Amino acid sequence: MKIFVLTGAGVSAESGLGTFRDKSGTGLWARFDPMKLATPEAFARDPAAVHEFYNFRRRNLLSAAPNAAHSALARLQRELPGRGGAMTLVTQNIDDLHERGGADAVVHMHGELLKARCAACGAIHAQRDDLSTESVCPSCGREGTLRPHVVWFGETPLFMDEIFAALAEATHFVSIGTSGSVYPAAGFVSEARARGAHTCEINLEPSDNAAVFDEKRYGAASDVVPAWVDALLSG
Ligand code: BV8
Repeated sequence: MKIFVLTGAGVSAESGLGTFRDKSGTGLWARFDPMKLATPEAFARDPAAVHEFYNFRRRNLLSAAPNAAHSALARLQRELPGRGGAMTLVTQNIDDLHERGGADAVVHMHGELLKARCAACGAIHAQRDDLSTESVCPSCGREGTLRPHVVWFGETPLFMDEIFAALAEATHFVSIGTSGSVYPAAGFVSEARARGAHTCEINLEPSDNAAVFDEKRYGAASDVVPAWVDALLSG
């Protein structure tokens, strides 16, 4: 069994991190519209506003904790090899809650909130403090060239070759906590299905591409994911 797991903002919702589209969510999203701020154009136009958006989320992340869904996925990743299986964990999320929940080799296709990248020298380094237009690159010493190491709308996602290689081999594709509205991630299920993989959606409610999935499990991730992992590992 080779499982390809794709997660989205819904897997971190119960840890207190906002999702992008449920407007009834936390106040985090009352102040910022991610669709307007997560773009290179917004950063070029008003870097201070984009830095504030990510500084707010970084501080929120540093005070958040992984939930039962994160630790259940880490358990599945740990126990599958002993049963002759394997799990690839690809996330659209820029938080580190999968890692803090015990997972390793997490593929962050949209980058990482706790890293910064220098637009001048390209260096990527850990970033836990606020970023600003006065921040200095620890590698090249230039000021004002640092940006969050995240993939904005219109930018190319990371690790795409690795992702498509894993999709080609997957016998099972499981999407967890994503609305299926952002590409290319939203197209992965069709890629896996075309190769004969069994597909399963785990979400609070049907996603935009729910019709494509063979199996659907709806409910809060911290309830549904541990139950799904228990069932899989007891089979
Ligand atoms: C690309 C990082 C080419 C930053 C993110 C016009 C111009 C330019 C591009 C486009 C265009 N039209 C379309 C595109 C493509 C565009 C796109 O898809 N746009 C959408 C809006 C139509 N995509 C891109 O630009 C991508 N790049 O296409 O480059 C290319 C293509 C292929 C190969 C090479 C090159 C780049 C997209 C990446 C953008 N960056 N994040 C940041 O985080 O600030 S995207 C960001 O939004 C997230 O990372 C995530 O991917 C997305 C949000 O999606 P979800 O994770 O699904 O979150 P959402 O809130 O939507 O849903 C949460 C779900 O959880 C809900 O269903 C909810 O019901 C559920 N839920 C809630 N609570 C719970 C729960 N489930 C379980 N339990 C709970 N408790």
